[in-house]
Amino acid sequence: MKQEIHEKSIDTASQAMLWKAKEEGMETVWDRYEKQLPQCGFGQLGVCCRNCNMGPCRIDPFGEGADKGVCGATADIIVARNLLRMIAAGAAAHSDHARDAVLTFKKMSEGKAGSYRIRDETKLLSIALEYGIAVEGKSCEEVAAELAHALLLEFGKQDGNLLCTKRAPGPRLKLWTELGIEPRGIDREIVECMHRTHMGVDNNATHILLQGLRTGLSDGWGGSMIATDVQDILFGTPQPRRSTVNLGVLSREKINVIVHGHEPILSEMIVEAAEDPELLKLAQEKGAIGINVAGICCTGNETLMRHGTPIVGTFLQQELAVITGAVEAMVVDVQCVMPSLGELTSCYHTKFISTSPKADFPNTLRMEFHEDRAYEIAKEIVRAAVENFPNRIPEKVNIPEEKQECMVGFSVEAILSALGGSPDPLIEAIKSGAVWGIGAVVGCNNIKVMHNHGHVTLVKELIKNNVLVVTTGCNAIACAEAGLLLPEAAELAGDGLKTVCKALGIPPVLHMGSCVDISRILLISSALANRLGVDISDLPAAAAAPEWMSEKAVSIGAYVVSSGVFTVLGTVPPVLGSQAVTALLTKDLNNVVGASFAVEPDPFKAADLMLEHIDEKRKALGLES
Ligand code: XCC
Ligand code: SF4
Repeated sequence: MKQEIHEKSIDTASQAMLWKAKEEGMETVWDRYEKQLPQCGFGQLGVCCRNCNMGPCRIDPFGEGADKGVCGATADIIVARNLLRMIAAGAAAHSDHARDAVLTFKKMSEGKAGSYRIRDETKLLSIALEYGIAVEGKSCEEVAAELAHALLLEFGKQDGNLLCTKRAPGPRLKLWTELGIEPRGIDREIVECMHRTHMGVDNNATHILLQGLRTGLSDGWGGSMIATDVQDILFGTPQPRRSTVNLGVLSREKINVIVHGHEPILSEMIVEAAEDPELLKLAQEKGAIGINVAGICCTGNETLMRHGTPIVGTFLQQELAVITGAVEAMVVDVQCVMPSLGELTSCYHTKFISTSPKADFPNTLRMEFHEDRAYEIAKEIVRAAVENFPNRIPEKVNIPEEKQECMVGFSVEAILSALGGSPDPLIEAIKSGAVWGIGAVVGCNNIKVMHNHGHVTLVKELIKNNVLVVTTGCNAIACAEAGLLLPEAAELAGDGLKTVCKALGIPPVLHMGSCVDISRILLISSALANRLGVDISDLPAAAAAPEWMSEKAVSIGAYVVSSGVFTVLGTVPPVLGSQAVTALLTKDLNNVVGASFAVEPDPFKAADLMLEHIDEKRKALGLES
């Protein structure tokens, strides 16, 4: 199955770079995908097990060969175990990121992370109170130290349940307790997943999946939410601002430093270092007119939300950025960084700089990041980029024109303030039907889907039908590239939503942040549910991940559904090898947590499923439908 370039991405800038790659003989993720085809059918169905060395075992999906692994594990057991391991890995990624944020916060409170300070005192104090910390008569640093301690306990808690889940609406929390899926320590849930999936431990698909829900919850209401909270305290809670996206944000005359990955701890410092007079002077000496920091993936979303730093692209554009020939440094931390960048950057002048003590890649320049010397290290990294500018090869540079304006920064705080301080105007708009419902559309790019097609088509369908969309992660970047994150995009919305957006001066698609910031979506949903006196599962709301690929997305799916939100997946998860697990996820979960998954690769049909669900919920609430 050979794809033409125009079939690979809906984005013309990306298409242009794919042409350039072809001319220059560069390999991209699209080429490597083609070489993988056909992909392994056992893997796609989830029926392959490597959990012990009597295997690998695989179940014959046609019922003609083996129907059990060597130990006797059935397809149901194997599929459920594999899924649980995906959830564990995803929750671990988010939560370990959160841990590092808390450890930086702790060091800051002890005066051992000099470059960091408290940027949102109000948030510090209100969260401290939630964790039962008395704040009166204490300095911010003292409160921060106590809060850091309380937050660290959430990871290593040995008895009792997480405190952070207490933010969920009463009925939801009660349901989790009754089901026995109220999460305990964050690390404990992840460890227990690994234990349960070891050979000969948990061998009941339903029982395994319940642990999946609990682990997901420890991510969404735990790790991810803690990451968002602490990052807001340290770097500021996002407020609406404007910026630009797509490959065209790279500069011809400036030094381009790309920050890629997920943790704002480093990128915040890089943004600052890029304004350092000493480095700006050096940049001029090297013949550049300035230093341009731009992002990819969620590190990009973090600096975009807080500083308006431009974004170069989504997950599938990381190689294309290098292919412009205009990137002096690709600076990466953790998650969603393709190891292919090593070989690719070595074909250009681009320095590939890996910074996390946890994550290295082929052919990188290691510049390990440590908080105690944060600013100095950030300066060294930017300096390496500046010094690399003269190595740019003019004949190899081709920066696409495409650059799209966007409005971002819709934290819960910002949304509430746009609404005049309370969720009531939004609730009135939902009641009147002007806003028909809320759609949360999130998640990655996946090479199996035409780049950004799933995201943009689905979101356009939703707003056309008056569904207000909240977005994070790569979906948000895709929407930005398509011009949907502008107040002017209200013209693409149905009449009701258009009127509401115009009255408030907001876009019909609200960028709420990075993937850990899906915690913000949980909180705004809780605020709406509480105000209406219902559970989250009663809201006229639905979620989708049209192009998801990462294990983090599986953990997100687990907590979004466990929180009561119907979720449509645009790429097929590896579960179809078990009818029982498939039925549990797509049907039976409704009777357990009041929500379930659907799988629908066609974005138009996915929108229809979400709209049908929203209609049903409106009817049940006695709203016009
Ligand atoms: Fe997915 Fe999370 Fe990565 Fe983008 S960056 S590819 S996880 S959407 Ni958060
Ligand atoms: Fe095979 Fe069972 Fe070992 Fe898995 S745990 S590899 S199914 S024997």
